[in-house]
Amino acid sequence: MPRVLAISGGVGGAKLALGLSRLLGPEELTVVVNTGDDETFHGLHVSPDVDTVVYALAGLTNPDTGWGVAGDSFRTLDALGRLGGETWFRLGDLDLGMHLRRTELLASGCTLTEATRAICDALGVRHPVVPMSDSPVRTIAQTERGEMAFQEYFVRHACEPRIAGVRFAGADNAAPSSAFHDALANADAVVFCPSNPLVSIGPVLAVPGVHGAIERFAGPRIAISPIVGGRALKGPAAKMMAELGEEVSNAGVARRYAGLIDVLVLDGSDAAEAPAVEALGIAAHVAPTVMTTDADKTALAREVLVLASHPAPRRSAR
Ligand code: FO1
Repeated sequence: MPRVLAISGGVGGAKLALGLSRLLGPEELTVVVNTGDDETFHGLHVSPDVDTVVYALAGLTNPDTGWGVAGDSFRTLDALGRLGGETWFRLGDLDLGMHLRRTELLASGCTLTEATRAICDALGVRHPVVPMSDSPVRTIAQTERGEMAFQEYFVRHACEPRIAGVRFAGADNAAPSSAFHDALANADAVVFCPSNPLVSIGPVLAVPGVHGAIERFAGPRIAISPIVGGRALKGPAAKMMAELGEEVSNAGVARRYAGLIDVLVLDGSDAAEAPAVEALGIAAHVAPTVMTTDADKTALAREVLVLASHPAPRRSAR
């Protein structure tokens, strides 16, 4: 099997990561995760996308939300609210254990990579889940109401303010985590999970050296489109693309990944968009991309692995 480097954001990416983990061994799959969404809440370091992937691989995900822990409760947050604390970011009682442990490990001198590894070991997650960087990078939404940290935009304001752009504070001074660096050097294929290209994959690509390394990557580079039928499968990707004046379509996604991918996987319902993608010099592969069940996740992972094993020829735009 090819050694795969999967780049993931939260919920959508975690679904494909789970599918890939069912077909690849821990030496064959590294999941590199966006940390631009990280935030400090109540003094705790919360790393939502890392946790979403970890919980998925540990079989703990809340099936209703795709993030957080199945069966969680919010008694601590309720108590915090009664004491005048902020409760708009819903940290569950069980989930709080994760943030307490991570914060404790970081305070003891661990890097985010080491803290994540310790947590994965404790939860029996054998596939490496790797933060994109051990340096802080924070996604900032530049909105009509001013700049706001990503979770404030995403959760507190429910993505309502119009955005004019996003920036990744700290990215210029960050470096890829060494596990990310090694995985890039050793992988046979790079897979962009069906995550938001702007705010989930964007921060990963903003880490110095990553964009260039993927541009030069010799093996197959595959992205799964998060846009189906002109809408995002989850989250604000479509709204953000539209507000930034980008085409909300598979071709729009392909344009975002220009120079970085050889193949874009689009859903069967969007097969008619394949020629527009191919006109950009990117091969279009049509397959079911909507992952509802675990069988859907494994089936999409299987499609991806076929592509990862048979390099697409490099093409140039027509
Ligand atoms: N998403 C929400 O929409 N509302 C929440 O209150 C919320 C809390 C939360 C707590 C822990 C965690 O790991 C994720 C959480 N998320 C919540 C999801 C998170 O905001 C997003 O999934 C990502 O940051 C975007 O990928």
